[in-house]
Amino acid sequence: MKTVKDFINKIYKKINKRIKEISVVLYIKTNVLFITYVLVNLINSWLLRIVTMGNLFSFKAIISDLAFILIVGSFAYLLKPRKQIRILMPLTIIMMLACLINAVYYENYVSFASFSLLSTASFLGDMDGAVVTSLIKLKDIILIFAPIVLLIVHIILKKRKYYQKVEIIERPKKRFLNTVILGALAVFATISMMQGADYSRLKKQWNREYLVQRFGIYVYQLNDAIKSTESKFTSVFGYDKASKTVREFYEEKEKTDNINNINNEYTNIFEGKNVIVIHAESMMTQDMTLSFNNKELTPNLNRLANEGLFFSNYYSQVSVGTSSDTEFTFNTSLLPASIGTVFVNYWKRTYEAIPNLLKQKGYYSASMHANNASFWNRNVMHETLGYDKFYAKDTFDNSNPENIIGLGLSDKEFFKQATSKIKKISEENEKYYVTLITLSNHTPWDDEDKYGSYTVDYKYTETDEQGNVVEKSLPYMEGTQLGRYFKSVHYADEALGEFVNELDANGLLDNTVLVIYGDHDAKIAKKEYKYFYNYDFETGDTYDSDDERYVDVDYYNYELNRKVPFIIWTKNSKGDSKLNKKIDKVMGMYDAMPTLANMLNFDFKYGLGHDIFNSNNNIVVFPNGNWITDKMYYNAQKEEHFLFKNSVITDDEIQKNKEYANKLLDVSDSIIVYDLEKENKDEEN
Ligand code: GP9
Ligand code: MN
Repeated sequence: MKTVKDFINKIYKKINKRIKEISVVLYIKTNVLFITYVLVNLINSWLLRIVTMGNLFSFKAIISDLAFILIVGSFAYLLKPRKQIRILMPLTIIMMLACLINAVYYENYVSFASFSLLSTASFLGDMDGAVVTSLIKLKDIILIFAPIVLLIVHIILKKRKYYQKVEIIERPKKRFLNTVILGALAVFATISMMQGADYSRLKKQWNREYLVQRFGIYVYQLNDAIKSTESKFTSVFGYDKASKTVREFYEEKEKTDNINNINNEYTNIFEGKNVIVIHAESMMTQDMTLSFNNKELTPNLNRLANEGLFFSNYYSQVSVGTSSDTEFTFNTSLLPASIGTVFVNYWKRTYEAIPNLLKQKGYYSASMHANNASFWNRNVMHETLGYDKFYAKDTFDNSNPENIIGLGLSDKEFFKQATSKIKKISEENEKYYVTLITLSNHTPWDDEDKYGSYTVDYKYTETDEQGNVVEKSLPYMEGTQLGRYFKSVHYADEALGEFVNELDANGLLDNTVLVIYGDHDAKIAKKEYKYFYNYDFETGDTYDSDDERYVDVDYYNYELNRKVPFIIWTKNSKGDSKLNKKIDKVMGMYDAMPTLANMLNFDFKYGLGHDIFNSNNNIVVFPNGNWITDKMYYNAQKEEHFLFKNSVITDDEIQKNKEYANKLLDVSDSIIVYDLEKENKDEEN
């Protein structure tokens, strides 16, 4: 009997000891530093989701964050308690930096950062320091609290001789193992909550916002690091699969689109003509609809649009490569790379690009841009695209500081100097294709004193008590970021107007087609638009959100407003039934090349877009997987859509579009990564 009693007693004591050991209170008491480490990093990731996407709560992201934080932090238990800070602090700083960099990055690119962009760091060096610092907002500064709190807690614990006390009870290996097990459980929970699409999204990594929302910033960044390193080796693996995907896609496309046998009223209409393309930095279609104090914001663009072909529903399809992505998509009709940028990471490739294709038709081609030649790796990539010469900053006279706006030579001076270069080209070549990349309208638009006298305030008159008419004004957009952008836009438009006149005066418009596109939207925050649309001209305040006049700027209004102008104009367009027209069909940057191919009569095989005059049900696929048709906008990040007024669409149609969008992204990336256009060229030769 006694032995049984002893035995039970023994068991009881053992259990009791174990309970005490795993008791939450004891655990917390003896793991203050580690728990602080977990909490501050969890909170930081959560804060990041709030300041970027406004995503308040995501259980799944918290679990993924926890998995990451626990597993990497567990190694601290291999050190003595007072030395654990040596691991936990660097980890916290790294995680804080990941949050901070992404917060700043999101502000500028409405996307999350990628390791593959590290190789583009050289171009960041060219950016005005002000551009970067002006992007760090007060709200982002909160994110640096994590290492600070950890340090404070560590100092307090040290003062209270906490570490000596814990060292007696600490069983490092056990704690290490327990933490790893807990981390593994969180990994298991993450995996078990994953749906089919999540796997492919992690693999493709283009739906960045979704990934951060779903897996948190740490897992996103880890996955990105793996994918970015992988991209350096992928050319070796997966070639056959990529090649098959592309081959099958084009076999099908050739049947349905018949791209090189199009015959419509625009076929060969511009054959043999010179082409001058103007890449208008940050110019948006909305700008063309605005007036301040009865003065149009963009009178010159408006005139050209009214006289030529104006595509009013044209979208840029940029990813993190912004300007360079547009140059790529415009010239090749492919989409930007899903990881990194084509200009920086995939320049050593063969692409069917307009300059390359026109060369075969006897054209001379040149690009001009008054920034450093290496910015966006243009010096190298422009050659790949087929430009015979790139006139960069060093070929322009930048000596007069009066002529510098923002990142470099002002558009007015750039155009002036470019005109004489074009004149020379026209004398030496039978026909030419010239691209001019403007610069003045680049963020941060703070050279206000150089933009001219255009104001974005609200002027009005009032009759005073004596019956005199008094001129008054409210600041309206003056002093706001959007207002500064508008002033810069007006300047850029004025420069464009002067350029067209100069070209004409030099006889350079007589046999020339002018093509103008906005390279991407200005990426100005929603709150600026909310102020703009809700200004009360009676009081100078803004309407409250419950006011019936209040205009909300939600995700969809914002996305739909990112349209950029696309204009094809000749001196004789005005009044011509074919060339003086507004086309409202939805269209993307990747439709430019096929549309111009039909007009200029050059053949191409690759390319994802369509000749807009031969395309019904056109669809614009964005690099993040979103897409738009004439009927709806699909948000792949949230898997929701917005149906346009009076549109009807079946689930089947939506599903088909979704698959098509994924296909295009896949085909484009396969071509880019595996250099598949080269294969085709080699076969031809
Ligand atoms: C830089 C200019 C701007 O040379 O083209 O590039 P972005 O920042 O718009 O990509
Ligand atoms: Mn740009």
